[in-house]
Amino acid sequence: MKIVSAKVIVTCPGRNLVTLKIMTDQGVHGLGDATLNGREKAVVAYLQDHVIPCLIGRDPHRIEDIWQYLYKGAYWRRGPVTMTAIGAVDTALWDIKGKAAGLPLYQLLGGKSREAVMVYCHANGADISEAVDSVAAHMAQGYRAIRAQAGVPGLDKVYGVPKGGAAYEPAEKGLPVETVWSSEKYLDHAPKLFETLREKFGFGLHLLHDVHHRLTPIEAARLGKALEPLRMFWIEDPTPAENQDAFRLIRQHTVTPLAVGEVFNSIWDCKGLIENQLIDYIRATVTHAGGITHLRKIAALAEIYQVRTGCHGATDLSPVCMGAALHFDIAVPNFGVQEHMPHTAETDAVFPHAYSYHDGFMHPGDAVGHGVEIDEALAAKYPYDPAYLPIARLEDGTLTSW
Ligand code: CS2
Ligand code: MG
Repeated sequence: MKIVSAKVIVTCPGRNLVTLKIMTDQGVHGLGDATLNGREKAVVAYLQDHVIPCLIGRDPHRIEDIWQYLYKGAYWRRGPVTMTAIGAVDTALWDIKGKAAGLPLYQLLGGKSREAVMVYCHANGADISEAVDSVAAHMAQGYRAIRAQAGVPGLDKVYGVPKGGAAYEPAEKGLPVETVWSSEKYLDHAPKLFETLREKFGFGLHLLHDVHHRLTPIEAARLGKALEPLRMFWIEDPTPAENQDAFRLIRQHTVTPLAVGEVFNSIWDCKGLIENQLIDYIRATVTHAGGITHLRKIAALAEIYQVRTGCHGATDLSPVCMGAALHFDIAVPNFGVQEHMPHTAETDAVFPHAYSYHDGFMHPGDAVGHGVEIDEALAAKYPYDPAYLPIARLEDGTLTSW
């Protein structure tokens, strides 16, 4: 079998999504998600100008060799653009291999390690009362694990809370929106949200929270300590993770489980965190961390240290990512949880898929490959619409992590 062509499909059914489609001489094609929120066109160019020309004529079954070629052959290793491009190629090649074998992707990854994949959803509210109602609504949909985010008194916009009850989509049209952040106001408020949720719903529900890189290590330690009686499933991205040692300081002060890694793009971003058991869940996923091939290696390292997976699954990852991730999730031995932000109806129409949700769990389905396709004619009806993620400043104007 030979790769004969490949193309990059950019579509915007509510938000920009980038898909790589690889075609072979035997009529089998594969899809990979190449979406990098706010930097989509950089990945499009990297694929079109520097990757696709090198793929033509290659045997698509040689997944590992192509991965090594694109990683080591680039000379300039790692980084979100490079690894998202490699991730898209890798996912498409695993899709092709599954289709050629007549098997669902999970069967190529060792088969099922569980019957279904526990997922967590996003509940949010402009205030604690609204967030409580949102958690109740998601419990009614069967979710057993729920991420809760709420507005913070004194702050106009905070991460994870949409305006006017719309679905949360952080990227906004035009140049980056500037938001104001106060860790002091947040730290006074966040514990109250989870105290209220535990009082209302008890401890039979997994509660998660995304701090979204906002705190210093000692502030994160303070938050983790304050939340200990509330038995969180995890707090995510408590502090920026470029300095992996920062998590040592948090670990010294709290047993609240820590999750990190949605912005990681290689094993080198998390090797220290995992080997020193500074985290409990690794959030990397197929799109941004080099595809199935590399994510398996991250998960294998994590397994040795009893770190579990918790793949990123926001709506700025396409259904192609969700499909591939669910095949990975149902097979990987040290699975933890899968993020599930349902896509819009328009997005689901552009990306017909075999995966399904039922009563707090998802299943990849048994279609061959990863089970996600793209309706190119429909995709063409939604042209790219430039959008950026926000930036954040402290109240004194200092730029900080959004
Ligand atoms: C978030 C994401 O899902 C999450 O945990 O951190 O919403 C993140 O903000 C976006 O994926 C950024 O594009
Ligand atoms: Mg996050």
